[in-house]
Amino acid sequence: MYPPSRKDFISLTLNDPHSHTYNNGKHRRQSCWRKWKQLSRLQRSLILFLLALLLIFGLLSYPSMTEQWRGLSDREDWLELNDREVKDIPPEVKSVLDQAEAKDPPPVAGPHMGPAVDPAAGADAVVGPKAPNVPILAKPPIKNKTFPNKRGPPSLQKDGNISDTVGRKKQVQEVVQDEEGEEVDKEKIISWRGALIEADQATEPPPSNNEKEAAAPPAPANPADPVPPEVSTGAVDRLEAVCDAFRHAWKGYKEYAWGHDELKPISRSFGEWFGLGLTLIDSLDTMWILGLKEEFAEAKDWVEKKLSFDKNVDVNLFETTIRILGGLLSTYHLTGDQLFLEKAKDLGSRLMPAFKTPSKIPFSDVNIGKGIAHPPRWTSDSTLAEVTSIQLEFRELSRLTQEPQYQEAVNEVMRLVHKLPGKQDGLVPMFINTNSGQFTHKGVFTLGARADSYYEYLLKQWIQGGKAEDDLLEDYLQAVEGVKKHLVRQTGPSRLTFVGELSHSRFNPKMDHLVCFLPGTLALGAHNGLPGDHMDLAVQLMETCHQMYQQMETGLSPEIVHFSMQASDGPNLIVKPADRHNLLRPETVESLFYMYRFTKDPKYRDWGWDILLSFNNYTKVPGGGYTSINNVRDPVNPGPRDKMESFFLGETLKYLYLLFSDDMELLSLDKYVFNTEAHALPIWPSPPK
Ligand code: DMJ
Repeated sequence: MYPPSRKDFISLTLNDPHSHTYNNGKHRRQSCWRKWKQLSRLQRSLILFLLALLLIFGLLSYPSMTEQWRGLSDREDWLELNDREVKDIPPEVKSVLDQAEAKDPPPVAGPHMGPAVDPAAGADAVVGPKAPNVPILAKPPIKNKTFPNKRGPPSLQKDGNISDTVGRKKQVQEVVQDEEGEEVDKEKIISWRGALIEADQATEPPPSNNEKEAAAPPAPANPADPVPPEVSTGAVDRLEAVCDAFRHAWKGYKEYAWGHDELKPISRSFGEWFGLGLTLIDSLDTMWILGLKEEFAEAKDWVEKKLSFDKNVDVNLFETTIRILGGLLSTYHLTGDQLFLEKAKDLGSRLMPAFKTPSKIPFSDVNIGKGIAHPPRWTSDSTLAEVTSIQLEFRELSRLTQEPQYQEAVNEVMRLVHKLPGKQDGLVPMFINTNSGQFTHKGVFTLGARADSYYEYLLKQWIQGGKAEDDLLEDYLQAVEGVKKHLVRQTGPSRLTFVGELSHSRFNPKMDHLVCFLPGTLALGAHNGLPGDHMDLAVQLMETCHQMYQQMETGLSPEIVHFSMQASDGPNLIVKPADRHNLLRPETVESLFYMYRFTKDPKYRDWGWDILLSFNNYTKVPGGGYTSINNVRDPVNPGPRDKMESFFLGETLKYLYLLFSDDMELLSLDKYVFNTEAHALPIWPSPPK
């Protein structure tokens, strides 16, 4: 047996040139391994220890290093992208952007501030530097950390006010930029007077015309624009200023809402309530009184050719009566044109089914096409003011047509209410049931919403009928005493007189702007021989209604005020956040008109003038129309509501015109009585005794 032979030789390996890489690597690995094996155990341990240390260090520092690298890489990408996009802006878009920049108005608050809405893009567009698919500002690298709120950059939300136009442009750009990928939010914002508002107020389809004007920046002041309040003097032709305001309102209505119920001046569209051309009809007699012949002729043409009451539509009995029936009757009296009387007759007969109820207290709603009436879905009650403020119109319709059913129906309502239990010293609850004919919700008394025009129509029916109906006078006199006893109070700080509310014997020092009809009505009563202290109260309440405008930052009254009854140096008026809106209501200017006619005190005209200037400053919309606003306490961002109520043309501007007119025979208060929508109806000759 032989032991295994020992290899006493050195082997040589020759490299194959064609397999160089592979073999060489393998060889290197083999040679490294051999070298490793040749190291002492201590050396090997040291190397292993150092490697382990390196590994641990590497693992610990990995996240921050990767973040830095990622950040660097993102920024490089963004800079690259930004560069590319700026270069890629098509020349025509770039020129629009440049123009917008050049034409931005100066940073001064004024009646025509803020970019207009682009109707071509719908209500949801911000005109100006908008280039939706072309981001033009550098995007912040870590967007979510800087702007956690997806609705927009914090500065935009906090400020609301974007009166600095440079700032505004920048912020609008930020809206576009920061809400990339947030299409819904971006589309909800439109701009007016520097305010950003929700476009969902603008639900109607955008108009297609006048795109150029809409897209243009606000026009420079034109002669029709108001002078600022601080230069309010008698030098300005106030009557002409009212006509200008009317023309401006009408322009918007004509262009964007013609034949529809209401103008939405911000979105340049319209809103429909009954689908009967409400604003157009409510405005007819105002145009006649203001001498706006062309406008009147166009409107008359629409009434003749387009107005039809043969429509399957539910209308509110009260609103349709005071605005449309009243408007047609008044226009008939002013013009003598039979067209308006024929329309009034047609409408009046279609409203009559409302009175077919078990109690003869009319339902609130009637379908004028089907001849079916009904109460609101949630109740069989009607609002007290609504069923007792349709009498002037129906009574006049009977007189003109010699058809007694209209007058009989509304007189029956007054007879029922006259003898109904549940009143407190002449004050009436706010609801009445159409089945039982009884008051409901007893114990709550107000001169504001739901009850206001009941008191107004007691006096005015008495005047209309030649002061012959004693029950009406009795109810009116008793009610004024009830108001004085239960509702009239004075503020603590400076003894301002106001009319509060009563709820189950608890007094609430709250007054709706609607109550500001009362000074005028009290003055009218005093003018017609009622007690002199009615006029004293009228003077005091007129002052309070004036203060409701005067003390607000916009010079416009809120919808509701509360009064402080504590003796202190604090404010008399408190406005709660939910009550800060102004709907372009007429009651204060209505009362100013009566007060001026009966006293000739020029301060009433000056107060009315200030109100007109404030309407022009804070509610006038570039392009046409006036808008109700959300916040009379914020002159920088009044918050347009995108609605022009028909009574702004039917009442507010009409009363302002009559207030400033020196012609006391223009709708003399000894010959006409105004319905609650400012439509003039003749006072009947006194019946023989
Ligand atoms: C008008 O429709 C009438 O004046 C009504 O009597 C009360 N509300 C509005 C105006 O504010």
